[in-house]
Parts: sequence; structure tokens; C-alpha cells
Amino acid sequence: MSATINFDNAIPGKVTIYDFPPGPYPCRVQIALHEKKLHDLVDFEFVNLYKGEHKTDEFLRTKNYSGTLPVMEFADGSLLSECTAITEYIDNLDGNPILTGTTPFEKGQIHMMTRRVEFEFLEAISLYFHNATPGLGPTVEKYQNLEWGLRQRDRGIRGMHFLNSLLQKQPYIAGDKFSMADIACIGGFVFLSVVKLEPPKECKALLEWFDRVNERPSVQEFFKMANSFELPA
Ligand SMILES: N[C@@H](CCC(=O)N[C@@H](CS)C(=O)NCC(=O)O)C(=O)O
Repeated sequence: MSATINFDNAIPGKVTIYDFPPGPYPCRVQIALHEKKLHDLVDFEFVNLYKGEHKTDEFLRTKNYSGTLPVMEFADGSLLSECTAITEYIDNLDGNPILTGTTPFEKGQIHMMTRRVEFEFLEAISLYFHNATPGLGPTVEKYQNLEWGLRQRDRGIRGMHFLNSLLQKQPYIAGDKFSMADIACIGGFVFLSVVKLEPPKECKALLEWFDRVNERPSVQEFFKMANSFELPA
């Protein structure tokens, strides 16, 4: 859909997200947009990761030097990448942050836990995917290190045990409220399904948490879209 609304008074006009809709990282921004009821105001431009469209010289030069998705682009050409940064932006637009904290301590705690989820779980499974499985295919995966990839898989599994121990004491990853850290962890579960790994059965608190967050309309919207997604030829 074409959005010509003032998404942000500071940068009026259309907002585009370069996206691979069912992806474990793009999912984080999709869910945040649904939580904030902003999803319909964004134009999504599909970038085919399996064709390496995110690694072309032009994409690296003009959109995101790191060659990853999602990337948010504003009408004046400004860009935001990194899920945490984009979520922070989206969440603060209306002056009513519900995902990234309100008090200084809450903000610190949510950032700490988001990074911990990324480092111990989501990124570990991502590195397993890129190094120890065919990943995005030979055109994109120019360097792979099987041994390191397998270590990352094991680290990701340990990370899930750590998150499980946290969730035995509190309902959400950063405490008693759903936050950006939970959304990052949902991204980890999305990656588990990409690499066909089951979360450990004994991580009961983590599995119950996943059932609970799956009840949220934002998460259901994401999975509805992802389950019907077909990779274009
Ligand atoms: N730290 C980045 C990571 C983004 C990321 O890894 N995105 C995936 C999409 S699921 C990607 O673009 N992978 C392509 C690649 O690594 O070649 C973020 O938080 O946005």
C-alpha cells in the first residue's frame, strides 16, 4: 500500500522498509509495527535474500553497509537499520513507548535483555544457519566454517536454557512486561523453524512463554503472513 501520511512529523512522507517478510530479523520489526498499529502505514519492498539482493554493491552503498535486512527508508532518504534501532524509533513516535521502556532503569534492562537474547540465542542460531547449513545458498554464503557454526548451534541451545531459567522467575524476558526483548526471542524461534531445530523439551518455562506470546494479535499477524509466504521464483 502506498503511504503518504506523516509517519513522523520530523521526516514527513512515505516510509519504506526493505524486507524479507518471513525472516527472523524482519519479523521483529513486523511485530513491533503491529504492536504500535503502524503496520499499514509502511510500504514494504521485497529484497530476495536467497538471490543475494542485499549484498549487491548498490544495496551496500545506498541502503545498509552491513548487507542485512530490515532497513527503513524515509522520504528524505534517511535510513535506519538494526532491529533494535528501528524498534526504538517506532516505539517512541507517539510518545508512548510500550516496547522499549519508560524509566531509565527499565530502558536499560530491556536493552540489556534484548542484546542478551541476540547474543546468546538469535545470533547464535543465525551463525549456525550461515555456517553449518546451506544457509542462503552458494551465491551468498561465500565463506562457511562448519565447526564454528556447530559451536554456535550449541551456544544457541545453551542460550535457550538460560532464557528458560529466567522465565521460571518472571513472565517476560525483561521482567513483568512484554517488550522488545520478547520480540527478539520470537525472532529466535522463527530462526529455529528455518533451521528445523526443536527448542529443548525440558525448557518448559520458555515453551510456555512462547505459547503465551503467540496469543498476541501482533504475533498472530506475523505468523499468518509468514505461513502463507511463497518465495518468488
Ligand atoms: N543486527 C542486524 C541483523 C539483521 C540480519 O541478520 N538480518 C537477516 C535477515 S533474517 C539478513 O539480512 N541476513 C542476510 C545475511 O546475513 O546475508 C539487525 O538487528 O537488524
